[in-house]
Amino acid sequence: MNYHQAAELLDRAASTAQPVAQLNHRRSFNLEEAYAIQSISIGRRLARGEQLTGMKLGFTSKAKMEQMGVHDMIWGQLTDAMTYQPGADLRKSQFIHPRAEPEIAFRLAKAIDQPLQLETAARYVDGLAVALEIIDSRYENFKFSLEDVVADNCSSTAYVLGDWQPVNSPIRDISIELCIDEAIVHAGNSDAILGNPWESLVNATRLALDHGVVLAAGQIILAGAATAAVYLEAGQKVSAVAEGLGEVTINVVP
Ligand code: OOG
Ligand code: MG
Repeated sequence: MNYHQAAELLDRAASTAQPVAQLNHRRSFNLEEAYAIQSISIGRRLARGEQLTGMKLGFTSKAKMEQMGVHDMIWGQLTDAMTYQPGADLRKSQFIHPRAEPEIAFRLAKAIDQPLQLETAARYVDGLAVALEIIDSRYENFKFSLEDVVADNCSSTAYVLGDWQPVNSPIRDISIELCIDEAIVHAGNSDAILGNPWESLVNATRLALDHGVVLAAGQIILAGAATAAVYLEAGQKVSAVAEGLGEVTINVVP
């Protein structure tokens, strides 16, 4: 199977909501090849008219790495087709086995033209928000190797952003919670994200520059979950809550 066939397989799995066997069960491939497959599958989305809206990092916290059994930071790309409005319905039948996780989002004030430094990264940002990311691995049983999940655009499928808050809002050492029907099911601390969630932005911009991914003003970066993710069931009201940033909710429907 070549890169194009792999990208097509994953793309079709997403659009038909039918899982596929892990790619690395068919043949072994390395991380560079995995990003090549990811890039082709993003290209297929863009060819259908989707627009890039930003980038996400994954496995930036121990909680996520342990849950999924992988140990390296990964990145994927986001498009407008993945955007949901706060309070919207998320139709579970359009996904394979969707899971939700609470995140922090950065909105870029300007295009990224150089690697950011931790001390001055905030100059490139004009808003911070709580976010709910919905991930949906295209692989059977939500099981994958690091290369598999990278090829699958890091399980990206949907995200919802809370209201934008000022850039000087504290996001270090704040609590981040995932709630289902108002009950907290996972709670974490923002510093679980690479020791400081701003590190996530710094890393995302470095990775984008290294790989020729253009990050434009207005685009968003998802920092990666501080807690494990939970499977969604129809009928649930799912919220992400971040101390000082507010909360954002979606409703899962059949
Ligand atoms: C991969 C995506 C990881 C995060 O925030 O760590 C991720 C997965 O868990 O399926 O989005
Ligand atoms: Mg995530």
